[in-house]
Amino acid sequence: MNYPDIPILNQRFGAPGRIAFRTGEAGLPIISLVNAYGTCELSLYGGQVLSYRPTGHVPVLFTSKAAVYEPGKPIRGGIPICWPWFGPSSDKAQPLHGFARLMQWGLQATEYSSDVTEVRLALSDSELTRHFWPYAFDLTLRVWLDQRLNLALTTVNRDKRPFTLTQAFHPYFRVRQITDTTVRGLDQALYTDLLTGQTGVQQGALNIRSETDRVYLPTSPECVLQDTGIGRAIAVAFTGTRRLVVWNPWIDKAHAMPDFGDDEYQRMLCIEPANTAEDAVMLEPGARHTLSVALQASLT
Ligand code: TA6
Repeated sequence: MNYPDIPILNQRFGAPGRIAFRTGEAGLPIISLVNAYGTCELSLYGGQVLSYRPTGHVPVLFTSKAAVYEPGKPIRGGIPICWPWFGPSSDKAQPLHGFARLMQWGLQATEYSSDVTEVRLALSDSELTRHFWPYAFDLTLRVWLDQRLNLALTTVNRDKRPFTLTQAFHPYFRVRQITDTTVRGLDQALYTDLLTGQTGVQQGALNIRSETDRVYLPTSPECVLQDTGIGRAIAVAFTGTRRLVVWNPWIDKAHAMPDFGDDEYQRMLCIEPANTAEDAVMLEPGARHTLSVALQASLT
């Protein structure tokens, strides 16, 4: 894969001390956003936030030490973009969670002010994307850093036919120890356990003590990851969907994933605003939809 020229990107889109481009793992072009509130790095490959560190905090996101950075493979960690389908495709030959995280995204714009540093990436249909999904589209990812880390994924149907998409932000949150971690704000939320197919109602805070893969219907569009190990809370607020997936692979699945350390299940938890099949988005030609998520860390 031929990557854009880093010096040219810095010349055209960089801003000293605020926005910079560098060559990362395996030659991937990396964008860093900086301001008084923190730092964030994204990969143009996959349009994927790889790290986020608010000022005065330890990193908020987890990336596996065994992650691979190879074209055509997903990067295990940060905030993968699952689009235009979430989960496995009906066609088993298709990649899990769609193809957007396997594509080289284009740089649309960068901006900054005293309080905000922003980058906008774009992905449109191409011969390659049409190999996976036969529709014309424009996809824009807007990432801006202020007191929070904010992401907004906007899909525009550029086709002559309607299409239906499922999608998600799939953030891997870093935790000190999964057994010292709870998710608050899901109390009384209906959920479907994807491991058993059973449904239930969340009673109080969610503790993770085994493999967990649940789709929640929260009563409000936010939840809080409470990490008593670090002494921190991460508020997760979202729009554009009513569903939230919570996932931890636990021991067996961790052993089964080659790009994930056997014990790394102890140091991560995924909380994913998702348009799952129950909340799929049907777009008429010319219509658009935005899925957004905002992360805010606070010491506790
Ligand atoms: O997080 C929900 C989920 O669909 C899980 O069922 C598991 O398959 C996970 O995503 C895999 O995510 P990955 O980043 O490995 O593609």
